[in-house]
Amino acid sequence: MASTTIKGPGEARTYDGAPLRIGIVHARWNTQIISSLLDGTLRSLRAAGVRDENITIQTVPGSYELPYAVQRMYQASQTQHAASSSGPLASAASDLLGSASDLTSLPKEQAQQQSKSKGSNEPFDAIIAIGALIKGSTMHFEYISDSVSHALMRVQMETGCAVVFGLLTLLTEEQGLERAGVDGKGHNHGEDWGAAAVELGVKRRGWA
Ligand code: DLZ
Repeated sequence: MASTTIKGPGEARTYDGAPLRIGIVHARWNTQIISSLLDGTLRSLRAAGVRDENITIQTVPGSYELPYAVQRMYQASQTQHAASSSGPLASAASDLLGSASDLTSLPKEQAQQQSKSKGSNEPFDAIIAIGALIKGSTMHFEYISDSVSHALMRVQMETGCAVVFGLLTLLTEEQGLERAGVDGKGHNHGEDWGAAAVELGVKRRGWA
């Protein structure tokens, strides 16, 4: 049956994510939506060959904290890389980069394995910022949506790390559940974000 919409990311060739190091920072507000988006993101990263030990997941309270966390995570990965694997700077950076997500669907043993095993210590090729802002009755939503969107763009332009925009700006909870593919309704946008991170990560290496 013909598609009823022309919207969507279009066909892309597949990219090999095996060499890449990818960061994910997600807000904890609106957990049900975030959890599903995170699952979708991880699914597509793994499908592209990104190794679990090269995926670092950090959480922040809400979407407002995303730009700062992305910037600090990237800088910590640069510090870790510069100091290679020894010295106090590297271990401070590793502390910031080593924790597994509260929401990640990684089984416990795999999460422990991930934090113990030695992944890449290259700076991140891409960082995916995930949040879900839901409009309320005040101007809060407008201010945060606007400032976070601009700040994420600024972080990417200033650091040179590809930042994937995983911020849903929602008028209703239902919109969020649908865009996160909860209960099989709607498309899980996290899958697109994982694919975008791999494509940008691979291209960034080519452009370096
Ligand atoms: C305070 C707040 C509100 C009301 N709504 C959301 C939301 O829908 N999504 C989200 O990610 N975060 C929300 N927050 C939290 C703010 O983003 C932020 O964490 C706090 O204002 C502390 O800086």
